[in-house]
Amino acid sequence: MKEAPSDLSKESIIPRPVSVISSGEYFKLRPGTDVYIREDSEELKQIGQYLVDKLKLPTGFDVGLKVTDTKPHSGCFVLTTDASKSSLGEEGYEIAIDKRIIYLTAASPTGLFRGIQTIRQIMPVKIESAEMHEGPWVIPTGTITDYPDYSFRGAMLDVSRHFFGVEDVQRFTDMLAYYKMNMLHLHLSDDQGWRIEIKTWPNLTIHGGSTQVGGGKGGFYTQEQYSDIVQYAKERYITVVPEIDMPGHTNAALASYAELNCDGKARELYTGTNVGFSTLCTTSEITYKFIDDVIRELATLTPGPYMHIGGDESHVTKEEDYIPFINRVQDIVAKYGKQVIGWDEIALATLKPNTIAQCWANIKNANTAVGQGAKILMSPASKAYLDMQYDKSTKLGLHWAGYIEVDTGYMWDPATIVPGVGKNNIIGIEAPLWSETITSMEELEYMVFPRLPGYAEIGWTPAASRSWEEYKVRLGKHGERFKAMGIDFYPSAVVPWTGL
Ligand code: TNX
Repeated sequence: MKEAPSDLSKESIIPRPVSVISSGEYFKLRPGTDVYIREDSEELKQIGQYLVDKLKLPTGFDVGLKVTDTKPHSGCFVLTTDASKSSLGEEGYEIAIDKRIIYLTAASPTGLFRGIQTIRQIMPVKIESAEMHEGPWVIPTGTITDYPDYSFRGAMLDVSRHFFGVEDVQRFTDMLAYYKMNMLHLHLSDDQGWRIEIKTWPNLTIHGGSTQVGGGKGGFYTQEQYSDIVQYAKERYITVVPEIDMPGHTNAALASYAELNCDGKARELYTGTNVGFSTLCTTSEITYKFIDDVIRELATLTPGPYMHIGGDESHVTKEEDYIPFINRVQDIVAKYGKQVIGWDEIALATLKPNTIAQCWANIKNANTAVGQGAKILMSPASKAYLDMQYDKSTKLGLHWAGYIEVDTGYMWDPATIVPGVGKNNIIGIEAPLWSETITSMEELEYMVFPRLPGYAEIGWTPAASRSWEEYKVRLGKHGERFKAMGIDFYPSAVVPWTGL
């Protein structure tokens, strides 16, 4: 065990920071440690308390939160927002560690929160334990300056094919936060289940939420539960992006309300895994009344700027119906003050200037979207899909887009995936987890880890500063951290795990 690490630049921080300079000594956390905040605001108190809570249990120290301008005593953390640090951007931060004190400074509270994740990662692994441990609690001294390359760095969870409850989603949110991701995309509706309560259309969840793939009991979030998820994410500076997939992937809605079908007949609930067989009736007015109600209620519950409208794999919607449908839905979303994201197929329609196309399969669609001035969210299935199997022996997952070993998932650059779609066309990256084969949190973790940290790094660290050979060593050291957090990860043979 390392008694006194003294080279900050050798710490395994993921995503890799912009700059780490070691000063060759070490800081030691002691029983009297406190977290100081310089401003008496609820937000700063919440961030300070988050750090206090992370430290308290594993160290057993009675860590306090102090709102004060006084000189900190030795062994403390000092958290400061400083508007003059605006060059760090909204999410950037600086950490200066000397033998006595750890100073965390950022232009905004978001940056402080991101910086706390770095502090967690340079603390001994046992800081992530749910039990109390003996010290020493030492950190090497030096300075870290850090900010992200892309502004949108996220993951998607499909809660429709298999339902995941509030606590599972919160645990997933904590995983994103640890790697400085800032977007949580929830795929809330699909053929197999409608998962968000809509008060004006109650049967969507009563009937449409009552099952899932394989015929299990499914489930849904009440509006209150959804708000709890949104709030939990917000406290971690993560924006929830809700998705209502349409006009395809709508069997659960079509089973709940007969009038949404062109033939006026309700469909049977569906518990298989086929795609592309369902469509809303795009030529009937009641469909748009339905969408207006759903988007209005969801927009009210969602403080973030985005509303994802799906739009993928609408194989049974005629193109001449699909295009006016997407155009009209974009207007509805705009009416409720939100910005549209849709899967790349929406590029067939006339995109609004601020609409974002999520590139998952069709390169031509990405070019068409960019040709209309739209921005691209990069989620190429063959690189970024968390439901793709690692290799032929993986029991969970699918492989229609190929196998994605941990190195394959890491070694790509969003700005060179689609010829003609460069960095200035791209807002960021997202790694989706589709859940046709994923039934529990253990299974989720096995597919998500250890790939998620790689996607977080692709979004945060410039391509020129990344290499698999260097990254795999840092990732190998995170295995112990996954273990301390109780994460069931895939112990890939391409990663040099240490301490397991
Ligand atoms: C394609 S990706 C889909 C999903 C499936 C996924 C399985 C996308 C926009 N549509 O409906 O769940 O493949 O990998």
